[in-house]
Amino acid sequence: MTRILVLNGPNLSRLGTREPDVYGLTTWPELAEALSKAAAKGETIEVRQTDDESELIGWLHEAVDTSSEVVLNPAAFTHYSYAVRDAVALVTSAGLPLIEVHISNPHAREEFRHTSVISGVATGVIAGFGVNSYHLALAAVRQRRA
Ligand code: CA2
Repeated sequence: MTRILVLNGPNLSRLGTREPDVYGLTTWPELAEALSKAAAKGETIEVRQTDDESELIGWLHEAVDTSSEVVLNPAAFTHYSYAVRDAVALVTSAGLPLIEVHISNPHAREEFRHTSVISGVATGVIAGFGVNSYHLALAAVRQRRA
């Protein structure tokens, strides 16, 4: 059984409550439910969200310890957290895929969002496709496995 952790950083629990032009109308509970139900045969998908950097790092360590594949939306941590970057590097250097995901296209937004300290250690990046970015990332980890 392949385990996929879909991990989400700060403020994503507020999805669907404001900035629908940027993030769409899907709410966090709707997204979490859709992703939890998206498991293919032989897969389990666990969806989590935290506002706490330390908790997110603990989940990335858990991915290493349980050989889980990871889909990660680091949210604002993307732009400045070297601690999350180092934890992501632990996952990918263990040979596990980690896809960095963004709902919006950060490169089409404010300058500070153009930098990701995560991308350089991620397996790949999918951004700008709304909540479908997560489904595209699931497809990417499946294709890499096949
Ligand atoms: O586009 C993405 O997925 C982001 O990772 C979302 C982060 C942002 O800091 C990144 O630059 C890009 C923001 C998450 C906050 O999400 C909200 C969504 C709707 C309403 C309020 C917050």
